[in-house]
Amino acid sequence: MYNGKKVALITGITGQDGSYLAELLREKDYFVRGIVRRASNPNTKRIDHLDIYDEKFGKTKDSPFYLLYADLSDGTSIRNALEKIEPDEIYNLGAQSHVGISFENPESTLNFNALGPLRILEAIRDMKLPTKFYQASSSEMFGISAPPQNENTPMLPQSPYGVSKLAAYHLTRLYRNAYGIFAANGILFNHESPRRGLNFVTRKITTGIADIVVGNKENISLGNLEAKRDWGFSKEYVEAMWRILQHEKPDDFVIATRETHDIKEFLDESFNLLGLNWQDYVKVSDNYKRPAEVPALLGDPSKAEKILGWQPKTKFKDLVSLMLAADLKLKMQEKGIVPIDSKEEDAYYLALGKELMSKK
Ligand code: NAP
Ligand code: G4F
Repeated sequence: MYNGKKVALITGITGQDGSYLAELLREKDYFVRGIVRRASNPNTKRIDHLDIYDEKFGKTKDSPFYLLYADLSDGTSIRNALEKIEPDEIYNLGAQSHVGISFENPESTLNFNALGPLRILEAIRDMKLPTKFYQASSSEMFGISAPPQNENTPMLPQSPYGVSKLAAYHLTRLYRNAYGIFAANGILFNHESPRRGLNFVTRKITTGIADIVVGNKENISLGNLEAKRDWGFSKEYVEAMWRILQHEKPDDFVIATRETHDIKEFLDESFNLLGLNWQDYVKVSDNYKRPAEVPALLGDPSKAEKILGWQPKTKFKDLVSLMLAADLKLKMQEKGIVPIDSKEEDAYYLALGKELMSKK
């Protein structure tokens, strides 16, 4: 605590979840600090609206929000950050989060995703910090276990990413049990938003459709269309992360919607919104298929509902619609089809997209 304010440290603050979590914690009047790693160009696009460079306070204890350079693969930078920030809560969201790419970069994936949280937990233990620790665990850990999956389902990961997350999950439990650290896992099923990275399947589809509508391209190439996922809305899932650290004791929770759909259903739903058949626009390419696949994820969030009072509000259909509308708006703004400051309801961009496609 500093001057009566809780202080939170977010790793992965430049990512999808990190940006929504930073917004949520600032709304709750936390003092927020974020770790960013060096990039050849600044990549703070998702959080630039949050006033990250506070000229008045700089990177001091009095600043409501600031970023500092550190890297999950650099233990010294992590310790320095913890020493400076003295956080009440750490949200470890930083990771190489792309499952497909983890097959191409397995060592760095394990380094960031498994050794990264170990470095934080070791620093908390060694420096005797009273901080609470949240680990961004993943439904990818369930791998080939049959759905529905809950906290007691066996974990049989199918990718270097899944293995890295399972190691971090167990390290979090171990440091809780062995050293009494408040360390908790949120086992989150897939969650998406207009801020989702462009190379995850949902965003690849919605941004791909928007590109087709404005004439940037003619089709979308995808890999395996049979896999099923339980897709929720990132903005609501970061609320669950916060609730997990506010619970009286550290514990592990599944966060999901209880609905599963395969990639073809996502294609059906999104193309149908514009009166189109996805079969006319989607190509299947081996380039996007993985050496091993997680066939079906369907989460059972009963424990989180009962203990944390958390429930998902946005389900599949609404999620597809809000993501497609956001990408249509973005591409239409880029192309000058709507004004750059256009602020219409989602239905407007969907209707305009449908109209543009009907004229082709
Ligand atoms: P994301 O958009 O890919 O963001 C990942 C973040 O981690 C980015 O800010 C990235 O920084 C940062 N990062 C990567 N390597 C790092 C390193 N070596 N040191 C410091 N920071 C590093 O991922 P997300 O969707 O927000 O997911 C957040 C977390 O939840 C991840 O740990 C992910 O594995 C986990 N998770 C996600 C889902 C999901 O469906 N979204 C489900 C379960 C679990 P750059 O911007 O510099 O790349
Ligand atoms: O969107 P995806 O890349 O997400 P995936 O692999 O389920 O991983 C996401 O969710 C995990 C939680 O379960 C997170 F831990 C992880 O960080 C990440 O956020 O792929 C979803 C499905 C897969 O079966 C994939 O094979 O879509 C299939 N797919 C088909 N074509 C594709 C593509 N995936 C991608 N990324 N790109 C394609 O072209």
